[in-house]
Amino acid sequence: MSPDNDRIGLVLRVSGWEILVADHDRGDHLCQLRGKVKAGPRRVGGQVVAGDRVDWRPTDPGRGIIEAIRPRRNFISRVASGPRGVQQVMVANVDRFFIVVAARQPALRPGFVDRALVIAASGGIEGVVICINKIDLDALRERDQVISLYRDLGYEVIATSAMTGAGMPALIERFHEGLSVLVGPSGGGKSSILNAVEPELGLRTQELMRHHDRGRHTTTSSSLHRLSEGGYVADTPGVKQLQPWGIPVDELVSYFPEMAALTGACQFRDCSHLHEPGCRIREAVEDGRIGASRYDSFERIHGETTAGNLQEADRRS
Ligand SMILES: Nc1nc2c(ncn2[C@@H]2O[C@H](COP(=O)(O)OP(=O)(O)OP(=O)(O)O)[C@@H](O)[C@H]2O)c(=O)[nH]1
Ligand SMILES: [Mg+2]
Ligand SMILES: [Zn+2]
Repeated sequence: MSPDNDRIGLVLRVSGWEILVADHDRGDHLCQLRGKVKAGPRRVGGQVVAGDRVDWRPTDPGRGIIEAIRPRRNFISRVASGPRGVQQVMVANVDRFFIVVAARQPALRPGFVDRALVIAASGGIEGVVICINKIDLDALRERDQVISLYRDLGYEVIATSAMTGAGMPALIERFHEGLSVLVGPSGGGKSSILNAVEPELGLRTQELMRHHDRGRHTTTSSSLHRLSEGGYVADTPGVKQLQPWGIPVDELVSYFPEMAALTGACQFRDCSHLHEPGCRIREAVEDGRIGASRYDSFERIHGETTAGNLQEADRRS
C-alpha cells in the first residue's frame, strides 16, 4: 500500500449519494460510496451517517471514494415515520449528548428525557447534559420538580435560553471537545442554541405551529458542524419519540440508576420488576422513593424493547 492510500475521515453530512467527509489536514471532500460498500451487508438504519469514521481515498480535487465504514462505537437512532417504523440512525460515535427540551412550547415530557438517558447510557456516552431551554418563557421551571428529579438522580441539568442567553456559557464550554449531539423534540430550540454558539452557522429555525404546540421539523437531516474553537456538534431533526434500540431486556433496569441500586433485593432473582410479588422497585415506586414518571418510562421501554427484540429475532431467522 502506498502511503497515499486510504485515509481516515469523519462524515459531516450525507445528502443523497453525496457524502461530505472531513480530513483533518486535507479539508472537506465530497465522496461517494464505493460499489462494494453499497452492496455490502446491510447495516441497520442506512449505509453511512454523520459521525461515521470512514476509510476513503482522494480522486479528483475535492472529491473521493469511501472504501469502508468503520465499526460504530455507538449511535443514536429514531424510529422513522411510516407504517413499519423503520429504525433510522441519526448520528454515530457520539462523545457528548445534550438532551434539549423546552420549558414550554412544546410541553416538557419527562418520558422523552428518560428515553434519551437510556440511549446515552446504553451507548456508553459520557457527558450527558439535560438542557431545559426557553427558560425565559417559564422562569419557575428552574425550581420545578422535573429539574430536581433529574438533579437528584445525579444528572447535570442546565436551564438555558437561546433567546436571552441565560445559562448559555455553561452549555457552550462543553461543546468544544469531541463530538456533541443535540437531541430533542421539534421546536425545542436545538438549532437556535447552535446559532447562539456560532452565529456563522446560520441554521434555519422556525416558530411552532400555533394550534398544535409542536414543531414542524425545521431541521431535516443530521449534520456535523465544526466549531471555530474546536469540537464538532451535530444538529439533529426533532424527534417525536426516541427509541432505545437493541438493548437486552434484562439490562434495561441498569440504565435507571435509582432502580439499578435496588435490583438485587427483589424476592425473585429474575424479577422483571413488572408484576412479581416482593419487588423492591415497585415498592419504592409506591412509597415515592422512585418517581412515578420514571417507572412509567421503564415499563413502556420494557414493552417496546421486548417487542423490538422479537422482531429482530424474526428478521434474522
Ligand atoms: N422564547 C424562546 N424561544 C426560543 C428559544 N430557543 C428557541 N426559540 C424559538 O423556538 C422556535 C424553534 O426553535 P428551533 O431552534 O428551530 O428548534 P429545533 O429544536 O431546532 O427544531 P427542529 O429543527 O424542528 O427539530 C424558534 O421560533 C425559536 O426562535 C428560547 O430560549 N426562548
Ligand atoms: Mg432545528
Ligand atoms: Zn423487582
